[in-house]
Amino acid sequence: MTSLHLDPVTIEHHREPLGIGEAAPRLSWVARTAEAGWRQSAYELRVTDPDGVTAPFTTGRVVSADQVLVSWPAAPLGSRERREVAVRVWGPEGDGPSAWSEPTVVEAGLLDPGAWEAVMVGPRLPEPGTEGEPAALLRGSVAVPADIVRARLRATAHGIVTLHLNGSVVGEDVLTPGWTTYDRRLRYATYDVTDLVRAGENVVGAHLADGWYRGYLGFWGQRDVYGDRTGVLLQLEVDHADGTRTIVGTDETWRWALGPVTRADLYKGETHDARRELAGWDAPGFDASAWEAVDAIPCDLTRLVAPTGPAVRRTRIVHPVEILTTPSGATVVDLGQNLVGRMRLRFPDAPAGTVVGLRHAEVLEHGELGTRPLRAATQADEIVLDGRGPREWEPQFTIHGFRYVEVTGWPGTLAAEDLEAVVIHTDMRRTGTFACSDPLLDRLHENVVWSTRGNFVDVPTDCPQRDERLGWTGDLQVFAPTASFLFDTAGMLTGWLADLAADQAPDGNVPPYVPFMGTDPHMPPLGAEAGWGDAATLVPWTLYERSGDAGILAAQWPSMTAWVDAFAARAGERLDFSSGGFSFGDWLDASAPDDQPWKARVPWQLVSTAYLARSARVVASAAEVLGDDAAAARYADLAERTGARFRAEYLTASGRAAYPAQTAYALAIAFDLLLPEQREHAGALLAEQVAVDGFHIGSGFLGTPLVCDALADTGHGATAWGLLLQKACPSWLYPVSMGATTIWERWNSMLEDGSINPGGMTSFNHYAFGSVADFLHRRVAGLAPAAPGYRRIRVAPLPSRELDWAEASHETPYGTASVCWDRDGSAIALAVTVPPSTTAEIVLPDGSEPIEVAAGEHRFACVLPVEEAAGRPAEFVAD
Ligand code: RAM
Repeated sequence: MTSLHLDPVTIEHHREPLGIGEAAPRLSWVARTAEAGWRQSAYELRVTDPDGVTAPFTTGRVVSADQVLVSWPAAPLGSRERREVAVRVWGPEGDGPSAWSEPTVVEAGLLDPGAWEAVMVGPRLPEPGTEGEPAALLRGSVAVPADIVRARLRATAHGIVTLHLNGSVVGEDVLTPGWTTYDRRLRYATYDVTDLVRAGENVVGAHLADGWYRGYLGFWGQRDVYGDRTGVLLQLEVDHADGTRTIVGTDETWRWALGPVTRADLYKGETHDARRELAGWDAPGFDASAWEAVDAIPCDLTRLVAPTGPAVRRTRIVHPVEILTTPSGATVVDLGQNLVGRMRLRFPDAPAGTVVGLRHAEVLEHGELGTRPLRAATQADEIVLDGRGPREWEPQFTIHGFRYVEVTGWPGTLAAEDLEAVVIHTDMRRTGTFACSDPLLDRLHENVVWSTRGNFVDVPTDCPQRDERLGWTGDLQVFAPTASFLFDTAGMLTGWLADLAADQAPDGNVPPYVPFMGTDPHMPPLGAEAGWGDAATLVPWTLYERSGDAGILAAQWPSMTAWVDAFAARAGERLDFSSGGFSFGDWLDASAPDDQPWKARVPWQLVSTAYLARSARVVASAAEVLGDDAAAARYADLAERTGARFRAEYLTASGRAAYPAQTAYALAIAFDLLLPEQREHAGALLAEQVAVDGFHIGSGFLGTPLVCDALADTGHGATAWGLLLQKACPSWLYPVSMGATTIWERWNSMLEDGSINPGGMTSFNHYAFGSVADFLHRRVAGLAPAAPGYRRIRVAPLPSRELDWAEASHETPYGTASVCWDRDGSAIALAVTVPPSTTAEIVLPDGSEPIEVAAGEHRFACVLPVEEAAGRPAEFVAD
């Protein structure tokens, strides 16, 4: 087994398994080998104590093919306990063992609230203003005895905090501790601070701002959503060579003062007055006698949870492409990319009191900064310089969605080297790629990737710029498959699903966004919302399919069933939602008036019936996975009855939709609501409908993600291509042809004449309509999971005459899978990489019988059938 390499064992869905919340974390490993047909036949796990206190443990040779999320084999971890984990494996003929993997160190956090000795403390801030409150500096001085072996700093906050220790910033996370359903789940972070701590006096500092806890949140001007007092809870834990441990945390000896950040708000921006900086405030030797005593802040420690996924971090730098002077004479920096993060500036020497201002926007309108779509989120930063020479500055408690930055008050002439954008999001591992020969489709895909980055900032949000930025459940529901291909989302979304469950109403209803912050007084009363509430069932199912983690289904089971029960209750006895009311329905249908996004081509009851059937079916499948036969039967029956109701209410016997619209057919086909004899006809009618619609989008948030699949699955791939390649509005490529670098909320967020859509709800960074990328991955390139965790892969590419090649790759739980097709005339060459321990079903586009293959590199060739070879359908007018 010399050609086999084992990656280090991974722990649950953690990128860095330090301070984890699982006492018995599950283990996964990837074997890398080019050996054809390789699959694991057995493994051995070794769990050792790096400190040598506990005896080593090994499973011995376990005859098993399992290598994804394998149960923790040793004694459960206690709080702060560390282990080293390694694995070795045997191949298909029992050959082996391989060499051991490099060990992974896993360390538990505080698994019991009683392990916290700190108390939360907070400043007494001045009365709130309107553009954000000052951030506070808090400091505590602690004595640490000598012979330090290791040190950990654990922290959380009511607000957001930057941590300091002995003059250094701790870790690389930003916006700590992120946003959770704070009143039930408050996340804490753990940092290795062994290199920063020292024997003797240590100073721990916390720079604390309002963040989601106390700042502006939501679209009706709310603030203080979780409370009006910010606070920080942190604990320094130092292990000594003699086995003793020093634990010191925030307590009433801490002191606080206002510092240089005179205003900090996620939506509104930040002001930094450099003249107010307090050099050395976070290190020993600073005189804090004039600082005020902190107050103890009530904090229920039973809410504390460890992270399940990566933290929010700075992930890349984007440099300006141009510095413009607008018609009105303003200086505007163009970054060439709509992104989420903030600017970092490098100032020359300038007189004290020089004020430099930044305003951020996603687009220019008639050459000037287009800030109207931001509504109340002013996204304005400011620094007041202190005259003490050149310096660098980046705000730390705010985040903006922008491509353009207007700069005022710059001392001298602004040059591109003076500033750069810092991109910020949840630091998920990138797992998926797609590329093809069509530059516009490529750019569409790149726009989807950027909208994922911009909207996965701890919470999966609808948009990152205006006064909203909420975890709208429907948006993620449709986008989760795409996001989970592009990035390893399982850790982050497991946490978000726990928030969803925590936020569920006692009757099982799911709020329209999570974390939920109450009902907007301006919105019509919402009942169980089709497509939005279904995030409770469909997101766990997507994560199960993509990551192979059945534990997510087990954890979400009460939430999933409660949602379907609540949804069925709204449907009523007849399962037809006849009690009425309002629902988002097929939101933002291309034909809906700008100010009435719910006015779709199909009634919301149709959408609701289809979604109820789909969710009930998924819950029945989840019950099967979890071995609950009674629940499986109950929900399968609900799915059947709801499907029958859908057919009775919304279809003719032949499969023609009562409301002829792309969404009606797409839901029926994609959710498998048709009788076998209706399916072919419905597929043909969908293709006809798309042609009638001029190969334009004719659907909204819920229908759009399904249309291409419904066409391809009923043999109308060429029509799907017609939709995909359409450039006139509404279409996926219209924004691209208008220069978009992210996915827009509306098909026409920017009108053809360069003016911004007049609707009060217009975002240029909204991933929902980007969910078509899942089709690009699964069908255009042809790389889809056929069994949970891609243990089996389905390769069914859909080549087109319009493209010369397409390729996709995905880092599956078993290793890298890839598909690449090349077209030469009508001849298609296909190259497929099937990861070790998996199999694949290859469905060639020539309609021949599927081919089964095992792990390894495979090549196939075929000739396109006549329909595809003919290229676009006759009616297709792309330009
Ligand atoms: C708006 C946004 C969001 C959507 C809700 C219903 O706030 O378009 O994406 O989910 O409406």
